[in-house]
Amino acid sequence: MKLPYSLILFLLISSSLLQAQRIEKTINSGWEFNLENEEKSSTVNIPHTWNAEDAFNEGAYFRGKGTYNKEVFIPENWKDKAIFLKFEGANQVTKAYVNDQLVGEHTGGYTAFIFQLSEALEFGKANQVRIEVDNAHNQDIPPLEADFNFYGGIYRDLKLIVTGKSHFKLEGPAAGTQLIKTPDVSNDLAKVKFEGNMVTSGKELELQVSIADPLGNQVSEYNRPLDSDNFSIDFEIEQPQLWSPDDPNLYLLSANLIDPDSGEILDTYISNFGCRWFEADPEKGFILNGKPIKLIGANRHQDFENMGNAVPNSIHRKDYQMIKDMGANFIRTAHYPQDPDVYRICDELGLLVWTEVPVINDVTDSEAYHQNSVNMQKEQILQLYNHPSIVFWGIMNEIFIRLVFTRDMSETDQKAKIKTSVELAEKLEAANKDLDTSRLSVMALHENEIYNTSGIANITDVIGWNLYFGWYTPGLENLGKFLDDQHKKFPNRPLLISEYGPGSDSRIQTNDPKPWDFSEAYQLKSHVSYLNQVMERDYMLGMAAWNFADFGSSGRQDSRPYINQKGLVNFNREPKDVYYYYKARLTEDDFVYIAGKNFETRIIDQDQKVQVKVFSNSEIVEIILDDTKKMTSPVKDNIAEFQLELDEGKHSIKAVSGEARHTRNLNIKFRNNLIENIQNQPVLINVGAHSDFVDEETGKIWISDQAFKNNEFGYVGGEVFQQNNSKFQGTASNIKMTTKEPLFQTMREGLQAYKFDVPKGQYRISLLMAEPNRGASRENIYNLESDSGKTSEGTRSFDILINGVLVEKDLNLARDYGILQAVELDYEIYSEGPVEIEFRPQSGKPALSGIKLEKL
Ligand code: GCB
Repeated sequence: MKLPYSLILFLLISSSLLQAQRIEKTINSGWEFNLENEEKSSTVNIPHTWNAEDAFNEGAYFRGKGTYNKEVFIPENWKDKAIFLKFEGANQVTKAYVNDQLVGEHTGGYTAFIFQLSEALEFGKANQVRIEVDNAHNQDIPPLEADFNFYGGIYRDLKLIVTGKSHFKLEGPAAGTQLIKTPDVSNDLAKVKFEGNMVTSGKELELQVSIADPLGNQVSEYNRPLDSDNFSIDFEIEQPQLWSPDDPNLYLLSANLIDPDSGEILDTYISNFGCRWFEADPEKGFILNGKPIKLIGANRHQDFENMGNAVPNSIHRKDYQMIKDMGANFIRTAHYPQDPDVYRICDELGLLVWTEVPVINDVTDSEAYHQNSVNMQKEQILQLYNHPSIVFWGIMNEIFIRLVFTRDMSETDQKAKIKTSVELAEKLEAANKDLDTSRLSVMALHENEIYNTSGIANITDVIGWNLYFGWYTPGLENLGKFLDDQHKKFPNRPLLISEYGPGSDSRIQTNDPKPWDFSEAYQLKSHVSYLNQVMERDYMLGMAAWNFADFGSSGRQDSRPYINQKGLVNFNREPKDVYYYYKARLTEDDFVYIAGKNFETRIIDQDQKVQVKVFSNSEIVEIILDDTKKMTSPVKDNIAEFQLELDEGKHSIKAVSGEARHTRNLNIKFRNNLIENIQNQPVLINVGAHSDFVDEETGKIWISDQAFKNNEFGYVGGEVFQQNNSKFQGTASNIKMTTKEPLFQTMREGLQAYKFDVPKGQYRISLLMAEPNRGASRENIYNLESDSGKTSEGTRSFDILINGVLVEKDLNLARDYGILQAVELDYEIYSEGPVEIEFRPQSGKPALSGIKLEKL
């Protein structure tokens, strides 16, 4: 019996029995987990990674096999269903078994995949599910190497999907996505094409599709017998409500596969889509729905403090909400496709997206590597196709960086490397255009002409440059020159900045920022300069800061080891100053923020003014000092700067701009009074540094160093230590046995003495030292420096005398403690007057990282 469509519709609405039959549920909880070579198993929940801890310890993190086991009960009445296991992502090779029968295998850590289980299942019983995941290095699988961790495990949701025997196709590279194309969109009309695939048993079936507008009103419907397993249906939407960052309007398509005899819904497919059009113009920049829009935003990695990459969807949402709140309209999901929820969230929030495959740094010249890369791109495009937020498909990141930084590579090998990389880029570009002509293709390059000379930069529609002027290469102001030069040489090439930004550490504060000091102030200075230089250039499509958040990178030895600190927010998403700067620069509602959350205690010279920066989106900012004194300052580049004359003690500053208010308390201390107050508080000095170091555990501040002054304190002789060939202020190495790495990384070398003009009394003197031999385990190309720091192992040796008394004879830090090891030596003395700590070289130069003087 065939039911008329109207009756089917009526039945759909009126009968719950006939409601959608697809079940999609997570099976995340309670897996028994075993790591290869480990006896003991543990119970874990998915999302899960086995590298959340060891990626942040010394040495390599574990890369190998982990096995997940669980009994899954399958009810008897699912016998006439099709049953699937859906992985949203597992890193990086996955094999799944049901009752010891292999049900599927997948390569690649960042895209979804679905295995059909029905054949292997027993109904009305518990079924044994075993999943093996392997993140071992594999020359044939991207990424080969990169500046982030390849955490292993089932780190995204794992789902069970149950459909009728006939269903929308779930297996294959699209992992269930049926394509909704919008080939032609204008203000008047959007042409929509719904293209999908079915798996059917030969029986005649009906397909019912409806489209609802952003308010939920049905605007289009379709009801037809299904004449083939592959269908393509055209719709038209008049006066479409366009999707844009300001108005992220989403349409909803729902499709039901119906058994016309029973009226039963066998399967349902539901997806959002949006109507918009865009282009990248090499002169005018990015144009969305006919209007120019400067793309401004950030890159984002998917990991989080203490979790590795196994983060719940709620954290993904929080991240993108923070990015949106900062006023961004653009995001690059570097360096790989992220959780499917991420793109849903970007659709909803209105963020334009560049998403890419993890083909990074290097290419293996093998058929398998090329094929795996192309498969990843196919999966990415087919799975994420319906998201209106996505405008760029990225194919590669800095693909020649390994080549450029490998010394002694023969010319023949270089040529072969270039050839295989260009060939792969061409294959990836072919996949882009084969699967999706509506998006722009893009690749990200590092600052080197090899991308132009090799021709690889001509392959994609758009070019993104990762530019670190003022960091890896000198001079913030060189950015504009570089861009203008590229634009002139390649006038038809639309340009973006795909990465920029220095590292920063909330513990390091100064008003005198310098490259590689990891201060928040230098980070701010650099971002302001980049924003200005890009905003001035209409031809620039836009820019994405590196990175939204600090992220794990086990090879890094910055001021916090194993973490890339270029985030606008910390690894735990605590904002740094610069995050609020973007908010002032990019948002329109009244906003004001007094910088320096971690710089509230200022220890300054008495005649020095206190510099306060206020971020705002108005033209003028008023502050009220200590509830009484009003002052105003004009706003330039969204910053109002105040130089305040403040007495010692506590002060409050309230900033006002329009409706917005922000208050910050300052605590002012004078350096020249520190000795006078030594009875009440010790003096702590960050020797060899121009910045203050805030100890997070105690709140104590190790102040910037100074030459000795009468009635005060300071060093005598020596110079600031600078690692050979390093740009880092101090040594770019992890210092062991401390969490206060920056204190030990900067130091003064060759000093003769450190003096304190104190009155007589009992004192405790703490000397902080570390042998700074670089000794990095491997060359880190992201520090772009040569590894020639093997200078002084075992050769530096000196005596220490306190008030003339020899307290250390032949102190050799390398020999006695090992290199890069935090050493603290405390001495209690009675002094008749000023304290002088004398350093006498035996061989090499004495070195001191920090000093603390406490009156007992
Ligand atoms: C880059 C890379 C990115 C790194 C970044 C850095 O150019 O594309 O993966 O993390 O530089 O911080 O060095």
